[in-house]
Amino acid sequence: LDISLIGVPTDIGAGARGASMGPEALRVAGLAAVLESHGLRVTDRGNLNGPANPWLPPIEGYRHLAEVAAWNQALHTAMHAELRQGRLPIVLGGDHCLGIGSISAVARHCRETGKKLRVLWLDAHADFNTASLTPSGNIHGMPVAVLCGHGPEPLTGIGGQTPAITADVVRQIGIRSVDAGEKRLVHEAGLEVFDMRYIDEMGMRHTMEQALLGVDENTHLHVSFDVDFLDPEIAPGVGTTIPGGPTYREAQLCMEMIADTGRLASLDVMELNPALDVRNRTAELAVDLIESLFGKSTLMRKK
Ligand code: DIR
Ligand code: MN
Ligand code: MN
Ligand code: MN
Repeated sequence: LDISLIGVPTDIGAGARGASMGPEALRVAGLAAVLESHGLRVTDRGNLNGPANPWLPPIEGYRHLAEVAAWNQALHTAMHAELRQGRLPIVLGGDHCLGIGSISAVARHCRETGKKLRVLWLDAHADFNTASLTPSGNIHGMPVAVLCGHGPEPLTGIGGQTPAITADVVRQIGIRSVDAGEKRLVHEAGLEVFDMRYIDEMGMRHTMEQALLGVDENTHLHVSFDVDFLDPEIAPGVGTTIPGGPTYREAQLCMEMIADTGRLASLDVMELNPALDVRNRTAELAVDLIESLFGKSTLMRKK
């Protein structure tokens, strides 16, 4: 398996500065070496380039729309090129607005190859805001809505088909912070959400079984991992900590069950904010979980 790391050093869509340092923190935490220790071939493509963060207030409901579009267009192009070469791209974010460029590329690749797409969105937030619903104007709170066609043309048009995806390919896991208007749109769109209440009551095992239902040998499985998915007690290095997230063991099981499908074909690691971290421990935890996603297990297992 050939993996490509794509660094996207920007915090253009976030409400706090610092996610721009995420790619380097993941490298420092040893991501490439850990993957290579499992026999994976890893090529680090380095970092993409894009506009600086002007740190301006929202205009008509969006902060930094033009800059967000530029970064996502660049990521779309880079991601699609990797997929076309049959490689497994890992996006090192960067804030979660980059899910637009990443997943639009995956969706386009699936259309071109006849694959069925499944997106697992691991996050404390639904990221389903629009210009009229957002409390902040921060576009990292909007990528799922944009991908489903709710948003401004410079973003919904990335990848040449609007909407890039339909809501039925998405499964959201770990959700525990949704804004009032956003909640209505999530229901209207029919997004399948496994929130923390569901995980509390049913357990992570049952949750992942449900979220992975229908994944088969023709499925391209994309994981969009917002690091704020994790409980802030174990993962403080993110811009918007929300208490009550998955524990270390729950998160491990989540990753292991994804690995067991053998269908993981692309990955985003988003919202890691080294400026808010403690001695890089959140980056190290992210690397540990990514290791499980690629098949680390406690015991030897027959494949
Ligand atoms: C909030 C926070 N729902 C917003 N969103 C996110 O501003 O839209 N924080 N995604 O990470
Ligand atoms: Mn997010
Ligand atoms: Mn989040
Ligand atoms: Mn609960």
